[in-house]
Amino acid sequence: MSRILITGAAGNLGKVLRASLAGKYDTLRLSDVGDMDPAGPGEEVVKCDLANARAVQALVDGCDAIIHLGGMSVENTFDVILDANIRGTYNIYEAARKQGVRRILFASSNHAIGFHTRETQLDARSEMRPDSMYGVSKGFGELLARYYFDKYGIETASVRIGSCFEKPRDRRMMATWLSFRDFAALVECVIDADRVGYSVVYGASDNAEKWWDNRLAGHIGWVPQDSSQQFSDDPAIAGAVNAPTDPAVMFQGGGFAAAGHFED
Ligand code: NAI
Ligand code: 15L
Repeated sequence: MSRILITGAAGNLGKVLRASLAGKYDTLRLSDVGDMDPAGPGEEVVKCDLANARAVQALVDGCDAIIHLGGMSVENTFDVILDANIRGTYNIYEAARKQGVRRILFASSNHAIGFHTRETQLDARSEMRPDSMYGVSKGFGELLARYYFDKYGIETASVRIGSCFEKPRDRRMMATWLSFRDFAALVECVIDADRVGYSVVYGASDNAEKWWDNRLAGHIGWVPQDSSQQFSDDPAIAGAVNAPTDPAVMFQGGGFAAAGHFED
C-alpha cells in the first residue's frame, strides 16, 4: 500500500491520522471540502466535495487504499446527510471500483447500533439499530461496503467508532471512548493486514465497561492499549448522576437516541 487517500482530512480524526501516519506510507493524499494545511513532504492535498461524482473519480485515481472519514459526523437534516454521507460514500465506492482500489476503511459509527440498550453485548453479527438519520446513513455505508466486497472483491473494514476524543466527556463515553493512539493503530492494522475481507470492527479502547466484542475481527490483529479508567476521577465523570430510565442513559447511542428529528 503506497498511496493512501484520507477523506475528511480537515476534521478531528483526519488531523490525528495526518500526524500519526506521516512517513509510514509513500504518499498520503489528504482530501476535504474544507480548508487544509498545505502539503508537506510525502503529502498531496486535494480539495473535493464527496457529493461530486466526477471530482471523486479524479480524487481516487492512483490510490491503493482509502480511509473514508469524510462526511457529516453528527445528526442533521436528511438533505445534508444524503449528500455528504449517502451520495458521498456511494461516490467513493464507485470510484474505487472504476479505479481498482482494493481496500477501504469506512468510518461507521456506534450510532448504527445506538438503539441497543447499554446492557446488551454486541458483536459483528448483531442487528443494526440506528438511533438517528446519521446512524441510518452509516448503516447504508456498511451495506454498500458489504455489497462491493461480495460483488467486486473490494475489501472493507467498517469501523463502528465509539467516541474518539482526547478524553471521555461523560459517563457513557467511559464505555465508548477510543483513544487517538488506539484509533491510529487500528487504521494501520487495517491498511497492513494480509486480508480484511468484509469486517465489522467496534472502535473502543480497552475500557472497563464493555458493550462490544471484537473477536470476529481477530484477523485484523488490533489490540487496543488504552483505557478510559484513567479519567474516572474527572468531575464530568465522577460527579455525574444519571437516571437509568433516561433514554440518553439507557441506549448505547446516548443523546442521539433521545434526540428528535431534524426537519429539512
Ligand atoms: P469531523 O466532523 O471533525 O470531520 C469530518 C470532515 O468531513 C470535516 O472536515 C468535513 O469538512 C468533511 N466533510 C463533510 N462533508 C463533506 C463533503 N461533502 N465532502 C468532503 N468532505 C466533507 O468528524 P470526525 O470526528 O473527524 O469523524 C470522522 C469520521 O468518523 C466521520 O465520518 C464520523 O461520522 C466518524 N465517527 C467519528 C466519531 C468520533 O468520535 N470522532 C465517532 C463515530 C464515527
Ligand atoms: C459519532 O458518531 C460522532 O461523530 C461523534 O461526534 C460522537 O458524537 C460519537 O459518535 C459518540 O457517540 O460519542
